[in-house]
Amino acid sequence: MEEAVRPGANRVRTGSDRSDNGKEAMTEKGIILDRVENPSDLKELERDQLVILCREIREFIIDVVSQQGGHLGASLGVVELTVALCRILNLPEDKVVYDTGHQAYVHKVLTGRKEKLWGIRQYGGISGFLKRDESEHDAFGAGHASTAISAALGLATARDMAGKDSKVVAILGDGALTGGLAYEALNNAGQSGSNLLVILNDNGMSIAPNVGALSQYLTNITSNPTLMKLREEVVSLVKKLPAGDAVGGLAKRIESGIKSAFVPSALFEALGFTYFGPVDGHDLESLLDILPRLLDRGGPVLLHVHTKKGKGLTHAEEDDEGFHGVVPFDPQTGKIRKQPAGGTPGYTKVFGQAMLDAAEQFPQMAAITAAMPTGTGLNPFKEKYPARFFDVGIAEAHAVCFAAGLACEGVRPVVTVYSTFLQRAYDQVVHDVALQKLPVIFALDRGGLVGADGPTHHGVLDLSYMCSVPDMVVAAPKDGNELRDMLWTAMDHTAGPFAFRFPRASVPQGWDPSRPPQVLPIGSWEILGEGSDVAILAVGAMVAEATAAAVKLAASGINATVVNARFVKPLDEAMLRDLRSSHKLLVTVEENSCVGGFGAAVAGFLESERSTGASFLRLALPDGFVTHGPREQLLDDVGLSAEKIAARILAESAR
Ligand SMILES: Cc1ncc(C[n+]2csc(CCOP(=O)(O)OP(=O)(O)O)c2C)c(N)n1
Repeated sequence: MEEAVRPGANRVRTGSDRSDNGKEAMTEKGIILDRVENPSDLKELERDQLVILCREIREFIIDVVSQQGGHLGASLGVVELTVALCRILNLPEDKVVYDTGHQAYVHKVLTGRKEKLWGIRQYGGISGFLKRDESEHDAFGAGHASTAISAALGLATARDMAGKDSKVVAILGDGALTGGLAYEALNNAGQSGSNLLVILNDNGMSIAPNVGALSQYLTNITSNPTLMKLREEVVSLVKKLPAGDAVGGLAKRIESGIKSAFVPSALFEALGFTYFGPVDGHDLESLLDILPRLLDRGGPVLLHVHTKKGKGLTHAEEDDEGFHGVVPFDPQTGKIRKQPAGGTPGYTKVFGQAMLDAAEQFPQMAAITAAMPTGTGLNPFKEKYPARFFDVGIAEAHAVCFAAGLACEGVRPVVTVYSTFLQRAYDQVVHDVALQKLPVIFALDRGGLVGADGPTHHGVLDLSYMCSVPDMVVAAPKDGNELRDMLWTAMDHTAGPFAFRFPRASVPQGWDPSRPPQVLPIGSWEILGEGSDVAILAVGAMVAEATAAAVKLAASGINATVVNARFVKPLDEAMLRDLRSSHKLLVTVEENSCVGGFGAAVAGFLESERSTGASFLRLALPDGFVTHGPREQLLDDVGLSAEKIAARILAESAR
């Protein structure tokens, strides 16, 4: 391993360099970085200055992320690659499509957003991912994995249709290559013959260590000493070729002469790509020599680069999973700066513990994750029940269909996935699970607004898309105790699929891990406080907000009944009828789109009953994308904080 930057030894900025509004003072040591505003500035630099620039970018990103938090390891791994591409290509006419976008901090720094990096992921600041409306250099928006090759092929094809000859490059990680979409794109791109460079950034890691046969295949390519020696020789030969010879005789002869020896590249070659690599993705000199030749080669080309996630920060190199995404930390020690105040645990942790306990009681239970064992709280399960734990890679659609197969044979799979990522498996939920009435359980973490990750990651459509699936039970617990109840209830329900969602938040007070879990009657709601004027029907995390809103309403002379509408499908129709006839106003509150979720279901019910009783108010998220920022701030913005809920009910009551 090369020497890592000693954090703080050559600092570019410190927190005290910045004024209160986040705008920092002039840099002290970012000599080269200060001269770079746009990619074209890199063309003015000497090669040795580019090497210094790489170091300064690392220092800057470490400085920013150690103070603000964010995704770190992946960006540190692509510094040389990004610098080389910005230097060689003519951006933004040429296009670089980064997969997922969490590794694009370097790209942001080099494309006019250096100062704005201090506000990354913060309310009003730039996004932590890629957005076309943030910069003309963001060729394609991202946040979810495995889209880069498809998008790049679209850009390349549009270029061909317009008769242009610009370059298009896609960069994706070995983790993203576990997603089926990437293969569909490779298959299509290989056949199209379009000029397209795909760079496979292989660091052996997804968020957790990468999984699957293809990951093993890539490792074999890299760890075979004979092949590596041969490749090193080829790389150095290619570097010595005159630039114009990239498609000419000597290069072609070298390439075809050794092709048969490059057995591991057969997969990509068979898909119609010219494979080149693996090369050291931190060797800037080599990248600067090789990339122009590959870009000029014509047709679909795949460059396999080998990089180290977290490169340049010792702690991040040693703990690449821990430093994938971080909260503010001390770069000297690698320790997080502020320990979270001792409160209740997060829903994810409570869920992980519930899975452990349930596994003991239900031997048929299995857990499935799509590359998120830590993020979904399943690591303790994985440790204790390795034979019942399946990490299928970034492959949500496969995860669901695989679960359906398991369920056919009596296994009780729990597909544990972030709400936003299940969006790509909708057809599997419908066609493979629900249509066959298979008792697959969907545990949807990050249901609702997730905060700093923003619109690509908000889980705000799940109630809508899950409620639209026939025979699906859709639920949301109000707290940690009920989360356990939901898992037991789901295990008890064998007639068909069952989904429950929970937020990215701490569980409310009252969490009692020793309380025995209960099986809840499907479709039953719970009255938490009885009033007579308004009935507030709240789902999941909104129950706490509704309860607080009821207190505020009481101060204004309005008595509210608060209902824990823990089942969104089926509805508690009997209770709904009672509430309608005993209250003047019914209010639904959900952290989900106003289109097709809980409020829509209640409205549909009232309409079907030709209700002439209480008037009705639906509080939900707008039919639009919500920005990034602290969850509490966003909830207030969209009118779902306790204050705003109370105010909106007051206004409605006054009408
Ligand atoms: C569809 C989808 N599922 C899960 C994720 C969560 N996720 C973000 S980055 C990542 C790992 C990506 O690994 P890789 O592509 O190898 O990039 P690296 O971070 O190693 O550079 C995962 C699983 C996601 N963004 N999109």
